[in-house]
Formats: sequence, C-alpha cells, structure tokens
Amino acid sequence: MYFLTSAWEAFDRGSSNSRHVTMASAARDRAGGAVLLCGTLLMLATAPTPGTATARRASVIMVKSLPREDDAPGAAAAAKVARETPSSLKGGMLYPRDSESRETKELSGMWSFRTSGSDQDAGFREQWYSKPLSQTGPVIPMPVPASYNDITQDAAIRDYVGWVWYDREFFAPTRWRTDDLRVVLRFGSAHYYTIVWVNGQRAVSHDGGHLPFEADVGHLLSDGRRGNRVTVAINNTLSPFTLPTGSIEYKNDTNMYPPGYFVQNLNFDFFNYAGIHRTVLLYTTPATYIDDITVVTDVRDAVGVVRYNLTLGGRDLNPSATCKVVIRDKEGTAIAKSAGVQGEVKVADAILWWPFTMHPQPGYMYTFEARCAAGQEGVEDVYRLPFGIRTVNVTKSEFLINGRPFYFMGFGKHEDANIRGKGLDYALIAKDFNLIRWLGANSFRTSHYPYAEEIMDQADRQGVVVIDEVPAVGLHKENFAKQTLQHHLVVIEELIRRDKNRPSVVMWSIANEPSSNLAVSNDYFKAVAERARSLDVSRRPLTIALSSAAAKDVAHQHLDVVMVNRYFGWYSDPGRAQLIGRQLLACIEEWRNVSGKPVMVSEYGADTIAGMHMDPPYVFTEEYQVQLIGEYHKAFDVLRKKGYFVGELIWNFADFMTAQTITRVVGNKKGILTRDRQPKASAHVIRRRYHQLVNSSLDDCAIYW
Ligand code: GCB
Repeated sequence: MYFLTSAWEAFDRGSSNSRHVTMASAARDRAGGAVLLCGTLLMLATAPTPGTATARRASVIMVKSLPREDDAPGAAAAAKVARETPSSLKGGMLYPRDSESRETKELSGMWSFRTSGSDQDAGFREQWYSKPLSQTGPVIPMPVPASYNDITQDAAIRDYVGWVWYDREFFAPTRWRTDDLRVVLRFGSAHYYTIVWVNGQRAVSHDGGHLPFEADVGHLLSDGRRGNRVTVAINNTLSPFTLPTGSIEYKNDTNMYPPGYFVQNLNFDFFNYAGIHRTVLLYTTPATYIDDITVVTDVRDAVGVVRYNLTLGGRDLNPSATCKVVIRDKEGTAIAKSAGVQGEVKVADAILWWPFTMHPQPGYMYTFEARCAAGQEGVEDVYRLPFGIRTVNVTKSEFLINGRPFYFMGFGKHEDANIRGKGLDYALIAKDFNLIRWLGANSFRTSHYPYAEEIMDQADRQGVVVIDEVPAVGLHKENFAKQTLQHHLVVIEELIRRDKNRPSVVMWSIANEPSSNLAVSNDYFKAVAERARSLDVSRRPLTIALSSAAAKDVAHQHLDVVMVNRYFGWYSDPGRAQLIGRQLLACIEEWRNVSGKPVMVSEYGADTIAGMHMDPPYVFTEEYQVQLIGEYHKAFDVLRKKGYFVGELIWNFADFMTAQTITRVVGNKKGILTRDRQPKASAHVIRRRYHQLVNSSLDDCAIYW
C-alpha cells in the first residue's frame, strides 16, 4: 500500500502569510521538502490517471506504510496527542455578512480549470500559479461552486485522482486598498487538500473538505487598474489519515495492469466528489474587527438568558475597546441591550426556538447585533448574528428540547445531485427543505460530513433539527493512528467553531460506523469526545452512528446518546422482512442494557429501484422497501413505549451517487426519493407516519391531499 504523492515542496518551503495557519499546515511549512497531508508524509511521485493505459511509470517513494502498532494511540498516547494538538485555530469563522462596516463580493461563476493529467508535479514545477492558467496549458470552463466530476463528458475528469487547478480574475474596488480595511478571501469548502494563491502569492492552504477556510489577502491585491487573479490547486486524494478515510493502492501485477497503475480505495459509500464545492467570496472588515461571537442560551421562567462572548481581532487593538450589543426580534425591534465583550442579556417573554413539529411558530430567530469600536481610531465594526433561544438536555432516557421530549423523525442525507455533485445549489436546498416539510420530518443527520452553511441556515430558520456530523466515516483498525486523531481533533474544532451558535444543531456526531469494537478505538474516541466537550460551551450532547455489536462496543461510554445503524432484512436476511421486528427489538434492547442511555436508530433501509414492482415483495422493488419500512415502524412503536427510544432516521432521504461497484446500480438506491427528488412509494409511507406521529388524529386522506 502506497500513498499518492506530489512535489510542490519547493514552493511549499516558503512561509505562509496567513493568520489562519492550522497546526497541520504549520507542520507542513516546517517539513520543508515534503508535504504533510493530514499527517501523512507524501513525497515525490508521479500520479498517473488511474485506469489509463497511458499511465507512465510512477517514481514512487514509499515513505510511510500503514501505521504500526505503536502508532495506535493507547490511553496515554491519545491524551498526549490531544495535548500536542492544542486549540489550533486562529480566529473565528463568522459567516461573511454585509453590514454598514462590511462588504462581500462573491466569486461564483465560471473559472478556468484543468487537471494535472498524468504529471502531478507539473503545476508546481512550472508554477502555474504565477500566470493565468490559460497561458500555461489548455483550460476548460468550470463552474464554481460545483464538483468538477460530472461536468464534462470525460471519464478521466470524473474519476481523476490528484491535483486539479482552477483560476479566475476579479477586480477589487479601489477603496479596498486605500481605506484602512481588512480584505479576506473565504472558501465555504473545497475537497480535499487546497492551496490558494492570489496574484501568484501564496494565500492559504487547508486540509479537509466540508468546512470553511479563509485568509487575509488585502496585502496581495493589485492596484485598482490591474485585475487580480486567484489560483487554486486541489488534491482529492484520501489516505488512512484523512477524514473521510481511504487509501491508494498500486497494482503491481503487470500482467493485469500497466506500470504505475493505482486505485483510490474509499472506506465509505458515496462518490468522492471533488472541487470547489461551496461559495468563494471576498469580504471586508475594518482593520480592527469582530473576529468571533459565541452565544449560549438558557431559559429561566420564560426569560431567555443569552450569554455571549466577543473576540476582537486586528492590529492596534484598544484594550479598553467598547462593544455594544443589541438583541433584535424578528421585526428588527431592539428588545434587550448590553455592553462589553462578554455578558449576559435577559430577554423577557422570550419566543423560543422550536422544531417545526413541536410549535406553530417554529424556528424563531433573533438577531444578535454587535458593534465594536476596537481600534485606536474608533472605527466601528458591526456584525449581525442570527440565533435562537432554546435549551437541549439529555436525561437517562429522554432527549429534551426546551424541556420537552423530542423524538427524531427524519433521515440521513447527502449533499448530492446530478451534474453538480456536492456543489452548493440554492434551488436544491429550497427543494430539499420543501420536501422535508412535506414529509413531516423534523430532523436529519448531516451524514457523513458537515453540510454547507447555507443548508444549516435553512435548518435554523425552518425549525429543522440537525445532528451535525464530522467527516469521520470509515475508521477501522489502520485508521486509529495518531495522525488521524490529530486531524480529527482539528476537524471537530473547525465544525464547532462554525456551527456553535446554531439552534438547529442539537447534537454532534463524532463518527459514523467506526470499528468501535476494537480496544484501540476506546482511547481514540475518549480523546475526541473530551475535545468536543471542552470546545462547545453550550455542551451539546455527543453521539456516534454505531454499527458494532453492543456487547463489544467500547465507544458508547464516551457518548450521551447511542445511535445505531442496522440493516435487518437487507444486508442480513435479505427479503425476510418478517424477521425484522424480532431482530431489531433484541438489538435495541441490548444497546439500552449495555449503555443505559437514550437510543435511536440512525440508519435502516433497503435499495429500491424506482418503478420496479413485484408482488409478493422482492428485494429492490418499491413493494419491498415499503414492506421493510413497515416492519421497522412496528418495532419502533414497541420501542417507543419502553421510554428510552428517541428517534428513527431512515437511510436515505434520496438516492445518491457512489463509486462504481457491482453492489451499486448507478449509486445507492436507498432513497425514499429518487436522486431528482421524486417520491418512491416509501416516501408516502414515511410521510403518513411522520405526520401521524405528530398529529395522530390526521387520517390518510388529510395527509395525502
Ligand atoms: C451504512 C453507511 C452508509 C451507507 C449505508 C448503505 O451503514 O453508514 O454510508 O450508504 O450503510 O446503504 O449501505
């Protein structure tokens, strides 16, 4: 097993100008002649396009194989890794918003694009970032945001593994240079490892998809008459130490494969879409600015208690900076005030944030308006943060929102659609939330990675509850290494930094289906859970979507809620729906007995080809999906009476793309909706159930029409 490598080391020797340098990238800078990708040491090699006969001999230097036993963190080692990976993020990650002191400028649209072909080093060797990409080779138009995989007719681009390059030009208003402003370039996400240059100068690099990163770039902008250029190199390679995990496997049998042939193995069941997936934008703040806001809410006798903390950034910070805080209701009326960088504000007769199935006025959002004149010159920065007032608590048996039991009814989803892959698409977001409401679902899990902030905004505003998951999918023996743990700790910090103020987020899911039966995973998850608890001031509960046998599991002891993924009647005893009730009841009872915690089912389902019918039901038909779901629902109703069962999330909201395998028919078909969001028969069954669970007096006709 070898890892895909690349040579941009000469370039990478330079030190970074960015304020927001992560530990990993700092380590990379120090590494000099090598690249650390999430702790994986990668060195010179060419990376031929997999599967092509033109793949040339790879000059692979294997620098690190799978972790040795002593790489696996035991208790002391895991604690040491956690100590050595201190809070590494510099700066907040407030979503860019216009205000009287801030401007935003989106860089969405058509960018120039090309892959590195079979010469991974070319872009670094030839410094493609030093001039327009179109001057160093052929380019094609590529939309941003979007995955690049399904945009062209070229399978080599769809299946590309390695470095791809993007660039585009833009003008910045002259005042952005002449006024005393901070100009920031921000990526909502790019998959997976990204390096960004502005006008040929390195601006920032980032490990990992799914989460935002940014850098001050004001000093890199040209004068107003000349345009500016942003160049981005992205590598989608996944290793045992990335999240999600994967591995590069070289196939050395030359009777079977051309020299240098390799494949990217994935430890997960969705297509490894890559590219610039979310909005790229520039935004300005005053030179001294509001860097971060943390809002934690409580409710005492109908009074909303809002504790807040403001972090200020920039040069010339005035230690006696003044900050004013105003809480505004939905109509914009000021209803409470405070002053200072931290404090507590009371909101009388607070309108609480409720899930949409629990209240006629769901998703009520206030605005936290902060004004800080923090610089010596007294220029005021203004930031308006939407937030909701609500509480979340977990008892031995219940999940409580605002003190009332909440039962999760929803699904696991994916960011996935045809053509755009995982690219942000407002039309799709609106459609999905309309479907969520139509289905009567009150929640979803961001399986298996953090979703776009624009999706989370809708969850907040529409009162849809979210279990927010990190991209820790596919953690098996070889992945419980200190490099992975280090990265996991950073990723959990990035996620909590981004989503900590969102009322819709009621729980953090710190992994999906890890091999949590292995002793080694105990210390690993202890370290991750401790880190998450120390970072989230509001102490949201923690969970993992578990798939190991309850009796052998070692991770649940670090969690507050047990989520269980089970496929009775599908991966075991396929077509034998009559066994589901017995098997599920035994399984969930065992989890409860072992853990003593609230339990929910986070995945169940069956692949179903829309339009395929058979009676009696047969696997892959719509009839079988309906039958299987019905058996689960009967068992859920039994479990609900036991008092500790807190939710059911079907797998999956919609069909989604996967890697090409013989167990997937153009993707995973467990959706209750097709990939283009049309209902299968099962969607109507789910819809009837979810609506009736909330309002048992609704008859079928009322639900259907
Ligand atoms: C699982 C995984 C999910 C898969 C699903 C399936 O347990 O968590 O990522 O897509 O099973 O359909 O096999």
